[in-house]
Amino acid sequence: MRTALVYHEEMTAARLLWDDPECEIERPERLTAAVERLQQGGLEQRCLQLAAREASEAELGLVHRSDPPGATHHRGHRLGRASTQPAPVLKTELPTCLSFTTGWMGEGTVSPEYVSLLRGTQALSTEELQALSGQYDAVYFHPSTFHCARLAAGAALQLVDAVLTGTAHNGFALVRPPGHHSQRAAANGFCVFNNVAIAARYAQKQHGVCRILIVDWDVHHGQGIQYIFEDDPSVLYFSWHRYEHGRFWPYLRESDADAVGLGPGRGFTVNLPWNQVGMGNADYMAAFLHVLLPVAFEFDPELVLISAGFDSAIGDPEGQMQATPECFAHLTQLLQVLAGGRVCAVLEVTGSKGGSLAGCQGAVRGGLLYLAGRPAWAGGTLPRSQPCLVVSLFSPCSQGGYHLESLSQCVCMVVKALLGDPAPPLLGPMVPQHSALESIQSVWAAQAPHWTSLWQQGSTPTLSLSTCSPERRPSAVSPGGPKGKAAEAQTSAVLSSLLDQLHLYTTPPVRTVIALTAPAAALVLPPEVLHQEGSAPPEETQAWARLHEALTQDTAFTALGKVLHLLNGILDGQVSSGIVTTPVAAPTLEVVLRQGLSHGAQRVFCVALGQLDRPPDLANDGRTLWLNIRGKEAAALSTFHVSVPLSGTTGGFLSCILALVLPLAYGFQPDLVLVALGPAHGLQDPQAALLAALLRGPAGGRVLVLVEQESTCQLVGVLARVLHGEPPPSLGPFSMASPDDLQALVHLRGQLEAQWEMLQLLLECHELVA
Ligand code: X5A
Ligand code: ZN
Repeated sequence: MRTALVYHEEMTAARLLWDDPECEIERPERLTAAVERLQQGGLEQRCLQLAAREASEAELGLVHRSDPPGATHHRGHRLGRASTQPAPVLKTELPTCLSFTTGWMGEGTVSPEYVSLLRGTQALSTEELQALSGQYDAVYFHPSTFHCARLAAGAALQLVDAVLTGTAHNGFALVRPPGHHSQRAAANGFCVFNNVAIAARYAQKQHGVCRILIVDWDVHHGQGIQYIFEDDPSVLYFSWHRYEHGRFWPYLRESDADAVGLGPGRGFTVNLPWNQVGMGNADYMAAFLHVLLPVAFEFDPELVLISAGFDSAIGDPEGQMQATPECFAHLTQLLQVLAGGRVCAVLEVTGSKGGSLAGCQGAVRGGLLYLAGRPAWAGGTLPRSQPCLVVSLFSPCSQGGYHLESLSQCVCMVVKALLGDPAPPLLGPMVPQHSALESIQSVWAAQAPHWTSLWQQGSTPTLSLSTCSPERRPSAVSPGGPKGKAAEAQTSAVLSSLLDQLHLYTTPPVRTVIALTAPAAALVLPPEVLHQEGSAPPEETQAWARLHEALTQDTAFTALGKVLHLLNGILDGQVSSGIVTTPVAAPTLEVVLRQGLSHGAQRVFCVALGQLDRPPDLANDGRTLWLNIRGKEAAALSTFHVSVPLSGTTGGFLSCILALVLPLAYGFQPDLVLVALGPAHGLQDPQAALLAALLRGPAGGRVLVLVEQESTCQLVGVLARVLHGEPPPSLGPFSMASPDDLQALVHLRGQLEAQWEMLQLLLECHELVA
């Protein structure tokens, strides 16, 4: 994978020159800390490093051009306090990708007043800068702001150029100032030019891309992006944000779930408001699986832009959320299956690392919650040499306690995911909060009329809700509240003793291995995929072969030796993933499963495709979750034995993967995923590839795929490439799921959601509220 990293040191020049508590968190150190972290982790060197260029004024004019008559300078329907601005004119005529022709270089240029105003700031005195800053909400200007902001926008454009010309597959623009609050003619929330919005327009205009997905995972609503594209169906804008029923900045009515876009753009704005703080990994994953991804697959973007703010991560005092850094690697991986992997992340903010003791305390509390929820094996019970645990999140803090470095860790996690490294497993309880489910439900209610994949799955919503009734059940987490010095010291002590038990999750040196029983000349693989020659010792192989007559046969025996060797490599942390071909998938799968369970894996998620039955004498002890995908069969035989039908439609297949397979997998938190493509598996290559790509997530990238020999070389090749981190091929045009497929899904979910909380969707919310 070629990942571009776009940066320029001069973007650190702008800083606050006067006292302003609201703005002081936007500091240059946040950017430099992230860059240093990337250097220390050896990540910067693995990327294609590009020096940011300035965006031209014409490029800025793609978004920041003169308003049409009647439009206002500022926008917004403020909630919870008196509006400080004149009532906004809501609808302005915005172009679609087909009709957009004005404001571009050379084409009858409109006077870019906002850009001129910004150009003028370079010569202003501090007093004048402060006065001008005061005209906007949460903004400060510095003599270097114009230069920095042009570099920030330019960096986003360079990244888009690199990805859309094929110089890079994906990338990250590390920029300052941020962009997503910036509006056509207004700075807002530290943002001067709307870097991501400009990049989207530029991609359309300069590269002929039409459909663009913007994913804004910053903790604030990127209202600027929403306004710019609100009536444009060519840009799908998704944002989740701390909202608290309108009591959080920027206090806008239009940040709620029922703001879905205007005119032809209806349904192309997707807002997911969080009404409580403390949202964590399970909530974020649920939001992606149940809202963003179904819509995104249906939209079928040609390019994905991420407004990558990390104030939505644990440790940020503004956001007060609980998602850990690895979560952002998972979010990135999930987006990489879209748009042929053309993903451009543009930094919004790295989050405000608590510089004060107060920030430290919040971080410690968050850290404790984070550690308390870890699965049993995380403390080092995995008997093999490489316990699978995550990240050195904490570092000694000057006051003797700990504070999080999670915010620059997040940037590293995203870059690693872009590079194709497996994401560390998600720890902590994978149980979405009730309030999160309510928010998700309100988005479903608002968006179901616009997206087949949403209305098909839900009992059709009858009420159009803004966010559901508040505070029905207390949040799982109660953040905030002052803590005494003694308590703080105690917390730190507990934390450090927990830390002593922790190990680093290390990325295995070998990412993907392939072991074939017969040479396959037609197989084209990336050079980094290793062909495994080795086998397990014959005694070990023989011992297992006794289990089934079929395994003693020539090729089957060779394959068994190879698969055992590969499994050992995975359990030892030497290899992340691999593929083995065998003439007899069923008995081989059984051996791999048993060997895995007896040699270090605590939980194994087994996905059997085609005619592969669960071994009848396998212990039903909750250590194996067996999932069959085949034919028309829908049955939950137990909590840990589920059979789902294989759908012939893309819509049905996607619903099955997003609404069932992945929630089960992430909820189970396996440390190994086994995938077996058995006789008559019936999967098309792109379906198998998508499944394999997404199953890299739940077990920290530990995936072993068994392919029955009759399968084509092409299938093996495509599986090897996705396990190695390449994007899966497209499933083809979206087709609606059949009523049978949906019924099966609803039925299974009904049976399983009590035990598997990641499946929950709260579809009864309507009745409760009504
Ligand atoms: C980019 C960003 C936040 C502004 C907060 C103002 N801006 N209270 O995170
Ligand atoms: Zn933010």
